[in-house]
Amino acid sequence: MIQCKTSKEISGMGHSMKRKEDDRFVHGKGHYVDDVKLPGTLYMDIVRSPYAYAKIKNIDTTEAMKVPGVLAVVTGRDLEKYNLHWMPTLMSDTQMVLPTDTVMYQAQEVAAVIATTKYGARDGREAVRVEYEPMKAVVDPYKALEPDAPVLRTDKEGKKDNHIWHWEVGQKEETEKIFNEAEVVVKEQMHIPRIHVSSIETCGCVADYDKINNHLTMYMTTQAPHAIRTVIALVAGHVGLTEEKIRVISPDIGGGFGGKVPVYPGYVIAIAASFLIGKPVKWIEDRSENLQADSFARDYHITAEMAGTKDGKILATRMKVLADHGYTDASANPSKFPTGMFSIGTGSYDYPHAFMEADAVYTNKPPGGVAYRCSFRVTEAVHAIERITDRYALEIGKDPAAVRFQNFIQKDQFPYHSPTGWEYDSGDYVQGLEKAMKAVDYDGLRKEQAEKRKKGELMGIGLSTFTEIVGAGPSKDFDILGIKMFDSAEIRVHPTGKAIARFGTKSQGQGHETTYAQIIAEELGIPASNIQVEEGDTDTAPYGLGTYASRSTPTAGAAAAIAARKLRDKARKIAAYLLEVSEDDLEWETGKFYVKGMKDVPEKSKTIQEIVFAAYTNHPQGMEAGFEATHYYDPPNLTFPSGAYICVVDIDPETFEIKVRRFVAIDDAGNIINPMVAQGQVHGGLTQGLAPAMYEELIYDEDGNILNGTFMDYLVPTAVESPSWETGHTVTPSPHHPIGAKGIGESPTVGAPPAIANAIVDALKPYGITHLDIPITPYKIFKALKEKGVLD
Ligand code: MCN
Ligand code: CUN
Repeated sequence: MIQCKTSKEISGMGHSMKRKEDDRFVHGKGHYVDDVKLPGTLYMDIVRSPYAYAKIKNIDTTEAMKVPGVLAVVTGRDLEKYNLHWMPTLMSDTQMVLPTDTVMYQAQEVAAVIATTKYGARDGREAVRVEYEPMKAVVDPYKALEPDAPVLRTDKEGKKDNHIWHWEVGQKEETEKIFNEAEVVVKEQMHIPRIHVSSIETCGCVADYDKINNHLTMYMTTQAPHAIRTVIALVAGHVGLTEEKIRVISPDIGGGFGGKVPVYPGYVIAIAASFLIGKPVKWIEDRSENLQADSFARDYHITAEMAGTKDGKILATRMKVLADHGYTDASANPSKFPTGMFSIGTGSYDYPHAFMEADAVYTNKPPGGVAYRCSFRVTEAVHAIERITDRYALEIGKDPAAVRFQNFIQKDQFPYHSPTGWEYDSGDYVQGLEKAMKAVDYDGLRKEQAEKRKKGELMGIGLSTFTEIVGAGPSKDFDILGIKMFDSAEIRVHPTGKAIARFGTKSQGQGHETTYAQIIAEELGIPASNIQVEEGDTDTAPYGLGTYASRSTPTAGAAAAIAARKLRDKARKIAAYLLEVSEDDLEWETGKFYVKGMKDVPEKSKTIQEIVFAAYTNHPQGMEAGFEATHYYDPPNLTFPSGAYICVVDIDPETFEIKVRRFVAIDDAGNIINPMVAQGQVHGGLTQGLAPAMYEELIYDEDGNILNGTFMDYLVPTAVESPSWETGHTVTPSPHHPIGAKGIGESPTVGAPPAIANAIVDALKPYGITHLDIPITPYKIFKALKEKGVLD
């Protein structure tokens, strides 16, 4: 049970207060970017490449310009005149806005049509004639590294191969020594598939350039409005669009999941078009464009190895990654971490040595790499460690739960220093797994499984006991394009004691309007319902790096608490003045200061509302009037949420259809702000973990054609495919976070896939199958059994 310190009326931390924003959403009053309707708006549609790799011989716009309503067709050559045809990526690589001579992936932007109506723009798009000279695409990342592979990035002077970067961490020699001498070594080759966030709302913007005032208002679906404003200023500063002349407004967002962090070429083209024409330009992607061209997630090829003793003690792990980044490295990672937080990959287990390395490679695919509830690639790391731990348990013939208990970092070992350089803040992994095992009756299930196996029935039990790492981050190590990854909160309390609070983050459905208000309510005793939360307008909100990598609670949530505490300090001074006592004679109880020992004497206390009123009407002379505070929070460390997940599957012995019978998720995100919101995050996140485990993968043929570029073929699970998720939690507060909270937004998507994969592989254990790559489909099981000679 979560203990609440505040009353229901105040609804501070721990209350399952209903989400304030939902009134708006369920009444159809959400305001999304496509709802922005400005007088004189023009519409933009984008011509896209049918080839994955081709020279552009000619772009003929004659017919397109004849389409009623079409005003302009913008090409790379047009943008080149303003030096706007290339832009920087968040990983300091470069990306075409529009190509001048070569296209690098199927569905890449080739030209943009601007028209007075949406349909005119679409018809104009169809009428643009582009002459291509197709070239042999490089699709397989391993082949891309072969010496005779064509060099894709010929725009980079002196580039002689498709290699982007090499990265490594850990103890290479010591690890190698352990592997050479270990009793048991296991190894699996894994692919974590390329997937797509497929948020309900696609990406889009309305670029509104006002020529008279030289001012751009950019309405857009972005998770990071301030960072985007800075990037726009860096790209377009030379044409006079400097940062103070740019206002980014991110209205309601219909799901982001990481896909709305990058800067897409469409945004820049819309800005350029509005800048040149002087009218608002609206661009809204359609579903296929979103799926085919926007930032992808994952696509890591991992060789994972584990060394240990015969009786179950893990001694070391080794991981080698090949990262397929598409034609440019446009993933949204902190600058110093090209593989994001992948180096968390020793997981929840205590052993002294590990070595991890990764190489990134260019191919003729869309760019991207960090999206889809990944916590900066913890998804990949957790999949590898949880799969290889099960593989090791299988090898030594021990129950995977027993191996986990044997190797867990114990709760008294925190703060724990991992061999890859992280300091885990807190956790109680034993308690989490015990709770999950109890919830499913683990021993009972194993007995049932043994019985079923005798009858040839396929039942599997899979575990995942993962550690997450979220809350980027300490500014000494974390920046994006040089901007430090702090985050911010500004609280302004009006004379009548009602407040507005603004943040540098941006909710996409996570419920910030409610949960940030609850944090402030907890600290100040002002009812959460009287605290209006605003995000997403760079003209009004304090600078912040945005919402991704489950960082809002660890950073901006902390900023909210500290800003509120600054206000409480001021409130104490005012209360002392009003009550004519010294500050030291006062005590705080949610919502009021009272003179020590006189809690129940009404005239010896002042409520927060009375104090705030005095701040405007009767403040001590010499004190600053008003009641507002701002805090920019630079976290001392990241937070390390964890989870113990258990999945039970039954597989049909004839069709190999996989049924998730039960799925229990015990999460630990420290102190919880709103249990209902947190549980909602877990439910949604688990379905998004089920997705890559069993359904989703973007598939390309050898010419780089996407084979499932529509929802007819790309399978997004719905409530129908989802089992009834069973959730619960343990609580180990983060010792360094002002309210002891850790992030939770991505944990379920990080933890679920290996639990499901482990369950399926466990079901197939009697047939000698040791690993299957996700998504695990009935066909994959059929093929694997066939290869083992089990089926004729
Ligand atoms: N929360 C809580 N108690 C905690 C931790 C979190 O009550 N101890 C609440 C928070 O107050 C917040 C929500 O849970 O309302 C998520 O908080 P947090 O874990 O801090 O994550 P962020 O707010 O930073 O959200 C980002 C995370 C990411 S990175 C992806 S991807 C994702 C996710 O959130 N995208 C989402 N969940 C999503 N949910 C929706 N509906 N839509 C998305 O696009
Ligand atoms: Cu990796 S997806 Mo979320 O961090 O926006």
